[in-house]
Order: sequence, then structure tokens, then C-alpha cells
Amino acid sequence: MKNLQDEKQRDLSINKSDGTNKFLTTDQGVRINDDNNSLKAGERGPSLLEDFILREKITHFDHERIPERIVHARGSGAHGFFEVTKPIPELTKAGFLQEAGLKTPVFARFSTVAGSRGSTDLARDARGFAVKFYTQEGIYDLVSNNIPVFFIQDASKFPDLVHAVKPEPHNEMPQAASAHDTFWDFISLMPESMHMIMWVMSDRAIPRSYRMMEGFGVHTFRLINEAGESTFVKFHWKPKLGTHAVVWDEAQKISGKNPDFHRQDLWEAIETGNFPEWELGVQIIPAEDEHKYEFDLLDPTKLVPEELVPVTIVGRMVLNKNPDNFFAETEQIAFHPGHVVPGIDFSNDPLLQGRLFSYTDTQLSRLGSPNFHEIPINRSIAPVSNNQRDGHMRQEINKGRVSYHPNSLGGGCPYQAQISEGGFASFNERVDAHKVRERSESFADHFGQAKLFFNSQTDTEKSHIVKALRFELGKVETTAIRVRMLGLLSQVDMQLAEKVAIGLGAIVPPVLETPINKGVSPENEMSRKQEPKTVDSSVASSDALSMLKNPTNSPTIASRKVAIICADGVSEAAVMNMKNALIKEDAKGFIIAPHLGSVLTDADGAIAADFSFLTASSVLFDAVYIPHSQGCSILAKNEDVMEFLNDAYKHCKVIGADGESIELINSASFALKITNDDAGILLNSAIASETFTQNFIAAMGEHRFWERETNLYN
Ligand code: HDD
Repeated sequence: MKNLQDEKQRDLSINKSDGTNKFLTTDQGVRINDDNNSLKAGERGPSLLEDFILREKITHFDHERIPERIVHARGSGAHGFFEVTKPIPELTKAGFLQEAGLKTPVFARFSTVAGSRGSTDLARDARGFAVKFYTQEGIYDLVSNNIPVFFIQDASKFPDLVHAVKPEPHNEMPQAASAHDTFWDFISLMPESMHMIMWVMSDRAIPRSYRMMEGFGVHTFRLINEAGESTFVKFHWKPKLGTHAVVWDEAQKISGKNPDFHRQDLWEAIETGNFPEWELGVQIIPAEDEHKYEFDLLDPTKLVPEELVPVTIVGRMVLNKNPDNFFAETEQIAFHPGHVVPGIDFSNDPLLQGRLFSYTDTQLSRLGSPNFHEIPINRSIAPVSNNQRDGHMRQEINKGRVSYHPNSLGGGCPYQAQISEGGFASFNERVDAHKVRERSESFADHFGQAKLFFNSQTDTEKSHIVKALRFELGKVETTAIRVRMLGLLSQVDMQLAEKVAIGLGAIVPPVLETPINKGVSPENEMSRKQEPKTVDSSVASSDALSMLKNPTNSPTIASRKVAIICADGVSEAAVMNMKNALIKEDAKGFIIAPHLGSVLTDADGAIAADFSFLTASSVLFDAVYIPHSQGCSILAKNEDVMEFLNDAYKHCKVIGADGESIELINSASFALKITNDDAGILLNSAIASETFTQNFIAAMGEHRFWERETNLYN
């Protein structure tokens, strides 16, 4: 196997163009003399139909849009590579996993699920985490989410789920939000969704950055080795920067201040050389262990606790190049869980089985032709040769008269590959069964792992789940839906249900009255077939499920942003000291001042402002520093500055001030709440102290200071 790291870029380069030093032409290559005026009968007369230049330009413009993805419409992507760190030939014959150091080009696209293309990045939602591997044996797509389980167990419910969460059909509201009646109506009748609901109500659904979230293949897949033996696996992406989130109040404010927050973060990280990186891991489950657990490996509402099966890291992915053209690459890329290479195969998970149909089908309507594989970003770098022909926008010019197999006129070509020659052969699982529309009894536990997830969270995380549920259900107008949800939540954890109920001014219904316990909700056909139950997890609590119990091994502040609040008279030494210290850590300080232009320093110098208080907001930064300034009392009178500080405090961020600027903190409304043990508030009378700067940086490595939140779960 040869390293293909740059192969996809070489492949794409044949389609790239730019207009530098070129004449302006029509699509037919005719040079244009006047692009500003249409052809008219007289300078004040009507335009002429004969104006082919005008017609071509406007026609093309009229057709510039294609349908957005039905789900995951809002996304951002980048190029990079996958490198094997631990080959696993004993488990899989997939070529791209065979040799340590082998690099395969990839394109990754991250997305929200419910919102439209132009919606905010910070919606409460699962995030898509789709990776296309351009391997030597063809395209492999790992189409994952940042949550390891899913709402539903059977693909037949996917259209219902999506109809319920999307804006309501009569008035197209709300955009990119699950906090509305139809979503919770559906969920309240689908107890199988409770595990996923715990995840989407947690801070996992509001990541700080695409670069700081995990990815999960969700389904159990199969790896197949040379001998044709199958092993079950679950795929995991683990971010090098750790898994971090923002808080919900912050997310909502970011949505207003910068709806492109995640897109910009990914773009800038790559442009500045802070290449996002993840490890790829697999949980390996021998075929003979298929029935060993209290959950069914085929049930996509269940995860395999890492306490039962640890994650083995097999490689790493680095994203190091932004796309040249969003539409051509990020928009036109077409993922498909059915794009597999020899050595990787499917399980019978009924959600996965349905996905295998859905993705090709959706590309046909979105990209408009079965030739979507020819679009440069989708093109395999392994040779493609078959008897598929024609169709809209066919690019390939197939020579010869033979487009069928078997043939003798073409010498039997293209010919089939033996398995030993890399021919794909599905795992020869024996299936001997009746055709039924039924769900296995082993899928009936809808609460066991929801409990496991909830029990694994810290108090801070639990309190965020309570608040999220109060918010979401608080937006639900139909009382009966809220009450049904409280009934379901009480099956997960009574204390959780009661705390949510307080926020809703409601009472948790007696368990017997909840539809699921009656076993029959008249609306819910499923419950007639299958009585939901709770199977306690053999693992009581799993640290891997909590973000806060998993601090990054080597905390880093690389690519983090610090707001440096300045007024005229600011200490130049303090500003430069902090800025330089941040640069050394690959982080960046931004000067925020009352107005754009320059801020005058105490050393008679001037520092350029990056933003004014109108264009910046603390929710767009990871920490706030107020360097010593004799003029800082002016800032205390500025409402925008005080809101800046209040938000930073409320969102548990690091706040530092030195010299006279400490006064600014003292005049903030939160000043009285600051406790001595709040390590996220750093005040230092000495100006531009090296120790202070280092403490500030170390505190940023902690991400947030949750102890500051009053009203914790207990
Ligand atoms: Fe899906 C897109 C992930 C269930 C049908 N899905 C899509 C994308 C991701 C996922 C990451 C965006 C790909 C991109 O960036 O272009 N989907 C998942 C995961 C699921 C899941 C992890 C459950 C484990 N999806 C699922 C089901 C169905 C679909 C059950 C249908 C039966 N998904 C689609 C789709 C999309 C899609 C409608 C929309 C755009 C596209 O495929 O290309 O076909």
C-alpha cells in the first residue's frame, strides 16, 4: 500500500480554476466585451432576446441552488488525512488499516441535524460527523454523529422523527430547534428515544467547537479479516483537544452574535495551522460475544460501556486544508453508510439497514443524477470501471461498444475481481427466518441506559440537563405533552423528573398513569406490540459518558480566544505581555475597545482595536483579560462592557484583571458573589506580572469554572 495523502488533492486539481490573468468569457469560451450592459434596441429601448450573453448569465444564476439536505443541511467541512497508528490486520483486511504510518486522504463534514442551510451553528442538536476516506480500494464513508446512540430503533420511524423535529408544517416555525410541540409530542410517545434524549439535553448538544467533540459510528459494524472471519465493532472519534461545550444561555447569545461560530472556528483553526485532530478507536466485540450483554448489539439506542469493552485506538485524523469552494466540496459531497470497502461490513441493525437505502436515494434528488459519484469531491481515487452508462451530466466518455456483462466483444472486460484480488464479498452470515414486522424482545429496554447516562454525569452536568428540559418543555404549549414527558423522565430518574416539574409548575404524574406503564397509548401503535421495560445496566456509572469527568490529558489553550478589554491609558506592557504569552501557546488575544481604530497606551503608543464593544461580545471568547488602565473607570459606565463581564462570569469563564483595572471587576454586579476559591477569577495588583499571565493561561486550560454556578443539582 502506498501513502495516498496528497492523491485526492492531485485528483481535484484537474477541476480547479481561477480567473487570474484570464479574459472574461461566456460558458462557451467566447470573450465578453461588455459585461455591464444588456443588448437593447436603442440605449433607452427594450432588451433583445438575441442577447445570448445576458440569457446565459441569468439562466445560470436562476439555477444556482440545489435542494438542501433534508437533514444535516447546515454543515462545514475540511480536507485532511487519516493515519494508521495501530494496524489491525487480524480484524480487518481493509487496506487503509493495514500498515502503521499509512496515510489516506479524507474529507470530513460536521453538521447540525434539524436546521436549514442558513441556520445557526449553536442550535441544541446532535452534530453530524461524516468522514469520507479516499482509499486505494475505493470510497469508505464513516457517517457518524457526536452522540453514540439514536432516537429510534427502526428506520421506518426516521421520516416521523424528522417531520416532528423540523419546523412545524403549518407555519414553518421554529427554525433549528427541538423546543416545540410536535417534537416532544413524538418523543413522549416513543420511550425508546429516552437514552438519546438524555444526550441531546446534555451539553453534548452544544459543543464549544467541532474540533472539541467526539464522533461515534452509532451502529455495530463488522470488520472482516483475510480469513473471512467477522468481528463486531463500534467506531469512536476522540478529539485531541478534549470534549468541551458552551452553556445554553451562551449558545443562544452566540446564535445572535455569530451564527457561523463553529464554521468560522473550524476555518480559522485550519488557516492558522491549528489543525484539528482526532484519534479513531474501535470497541472490539468478538463474534461469539454477540449475545453476552444485557442489551442487543443491534439496537442503536444502546452503547457498549467502555467499562465492558475498552476503546482501542487504531489511527488519527488530521484536518489540514480548507475547501477552495464551499459549494463544490462541502455542499456537493455525498456520504453514504453503504460506501464500504472490503474488510468492513454491516450488522443487521434495522436503523442501519434502512440508512443503506436512504442515502443513495437522497443524493438522487439533491444532486439530481446517478452520476453524483463523478462530482470531483465524490470521485474515488481508486480506478472506477463498470457498465453503468449515461444519465444527467455524465462526465465520463466510455469508449467501445460493450456496456454489459458478460461479454465476449470486449474480452469480458471489465472483469470481476476474485476475493483474493480485492473483490468485495458480503459476510456470509446465515439468515434463516420468517418474514415478520416485529421488533426483537431484546430491544425492549428503553430506560436502562438512559439511567446509566444520567447516573454517570456530574452534578453540574445533571443540573444542565434539568435546565435544558425545563427550557425545551417550557416551550411546549400542550400541557398533556409536558405531563407525558414528566412520566417518561420519572422512569429514568424520579429526582430528575421532579426538578424538571418544578420549572414547569407541574406535578410528575403517578407512574401508573403514564401511557407507557399502561402499555398502551392509543396513539402509540408500537407500545401495543412491545411493552417497554427497564433493564438495569451491569455498569452503574460510566465515566466515559461524562464530559467533565474526562479532563483533557494535556490541557491546551491552542486556538482559544481571549478578549483583552482596553481603554485609553491602558498599560502597553500588560497588553503585550499577555498577547505574547498567548501566542506562545498558539492562542490569540483580541483588543476590544470602546471604538475601532486605536487605543492610546500609557507609553504614548497606540494599539489597534480588533473589535469595539458593539461588534464583540464575551460569548465569542474563551476568557477575558482587563489589563491595567488608568482610564478604566470610564469602562465601568459602559453598559456593553459590564454585560461583557457579567456574561463571562455567568458562563463560568476565566476573568483576569491587573493594576487599577481590578476596580472594574469590583464594580461588576457579580463582584459580591466571587468566592476566594474561585480559581477562574484572577486579580493581581502588580501590572504585567509573568506569574499572573501563566496562572491565567493555566486557568484557561480548565475551560470553565462550574463551581461558580449556584443552584447546582444537589
Ligand atoms: Fe442520516 C445525512 C448521520 C440515521 C437519512 N446522516 C446524514 C449526515 C450524517 C448522518 C452525519 C450528514 C452527512 C453529510 O454531512 O452530508 N444518520 C446519521 C446517523 C444516524 C442517521 C449517525 C443514526 C445512527 N439518517 C439516519 C436514518 C436515515 C438517515 C435512519 C433514513 C432512514 N441522513 C439521512 C439522509 C441524509 C442524512 C436523509 C440527508 C442528506 C444526506 O443523507 O446525504 O439520507
